[in-house]
Amino acid sequence: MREKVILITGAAGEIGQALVHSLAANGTNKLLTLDLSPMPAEFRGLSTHIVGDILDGRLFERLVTQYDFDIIFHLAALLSTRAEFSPELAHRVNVEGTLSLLKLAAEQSQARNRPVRFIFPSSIAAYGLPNLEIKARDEYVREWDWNMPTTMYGCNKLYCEMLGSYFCHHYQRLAVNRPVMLDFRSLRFPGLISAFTLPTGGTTDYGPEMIHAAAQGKPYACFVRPDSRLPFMVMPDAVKALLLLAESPRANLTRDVYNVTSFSISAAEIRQRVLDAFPGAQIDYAIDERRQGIVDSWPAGINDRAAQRDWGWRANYDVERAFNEYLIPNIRQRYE
Ligand code: NAD
Ligand code: AKB
Repeated sequence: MREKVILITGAAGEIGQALVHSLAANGTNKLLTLDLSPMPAEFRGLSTHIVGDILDGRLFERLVTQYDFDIIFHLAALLSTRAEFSPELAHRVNVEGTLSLLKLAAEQSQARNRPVRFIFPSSIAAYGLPNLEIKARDEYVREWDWNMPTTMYGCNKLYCEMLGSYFCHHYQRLAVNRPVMLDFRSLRFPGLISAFTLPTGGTTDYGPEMIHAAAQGKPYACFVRPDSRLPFMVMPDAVKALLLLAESPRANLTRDVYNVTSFSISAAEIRQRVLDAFPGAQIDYAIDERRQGIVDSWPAGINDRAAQRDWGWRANYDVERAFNEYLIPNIRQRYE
C-alpha cells in the first residue's frame, strides 16, 4: 500500500521552509519534501526529505511506486532575476519541471480515482504593463488584465497557469471515458518578505534585503528608484493563502488562478520605515536599469476580490502590522 503524503517541491526555499513549519505544526500530515538542497538542520524530523531534481524522471518513477500524493505544493522554480541570466535553464525547471509534475499528478488522479490537489504559486511577474503612465492609471490589476509578461520567469508562470488549467479541465477528455482530472489551484503572489530567510534571485529582493541589511548594520544600495511601487506580503500571510486555497471546497472556486495581496509600498516608503526602526541605517540607491525595467512592468497593486469572495482570503498583516509586529521585531532579534 502506498503511503499518503503531501509533496512539497522546492521545500528548502523561502516559502517551502515556512510552509513545512506550518504543516508540521499541524501534525496530521506526513510530509515528503524535495529540493536540490538539503533542508536546514532545524527541519530534521519534520519531513522525509529527498535531495533531488524535479527534472529527474527516474526519481519520480520510483516515488510514485512508494507514495500517494494527496496534495502537491509545487514551489521549485528559478526566480525572475536569475531566470533572465539563464533563460533556457529557467524554462526547463519552471516549465518542463511543472509539466512533468502535472502529468504525474493527472495520472495519479486517474489511478486512485480521486483528484490530486496541485497548488502552484504564480506571481505578479505574469503581468507586463507597457509603461509607467499605465502602471499609475491601472493601480489594481485584475487577474485577466495585462497578461503580457516581459521576463522569461513571467512567461513561464503564465504558461504554467494555463497548463494547470488544461490538466484540470481538459486533459485526456478524448482518450479516456470520464477521466478524473487533477485539481489545480494557483495563487499570484506579490513580492514576499520573510523575517527568517533571505531571498535569492528575485527582483523584489530589494525590499527584504533593505531591512535585513539595516538590522545587521550593513550599508545597502537599493537597485530600484525610490518611486518604484509594488505589492508585497509577509511570509505568514503567504502560507495562510496557500493553506486556505488548498483547503477550500472546489465548488467554491470560480477560477483556477487567484490574485492575493496585502499592501502596496514604494522603495522610498520601505526605506523610511527601515530608517524609523534603525535610525543609523545607511541606505542609498544604485539603480540597476535592467531590474528597474522589470519592476516598472509589474503592477503597483493587484485586485484580490475574487479570492476574498470565493475562499475568504484576507491578509492578517497590513503594512503597519507587517513592519511593527512581524518584520522589525523578528529581524532585530535574529541579528542581535
Ligand atoms: P526560493 O528560490 O527561495 O526557493 C525555490 C527552491 O526551489 C530552492 O530551494 C531551490 O533549490 C529549489 N529548486 C530550484 N530548482 C530546482 C530543481 N530543478 N529541482 C528541485 N528543486 C529546485 O523561492 P521561494 O521564494 O521559496 O518561491 C517558491 C515559489 O513561489 C516559486 O515557484 C516562486 O516562483 C513562487 N513565488 C515566490 C515569490 C516570492 O516573492 N518569494 C513571489 C511569487 C511567487
Ligand atoms: C521575484 O522577484 O522573482 C519574485 C516574484 C515576485 O515572483 N519575488
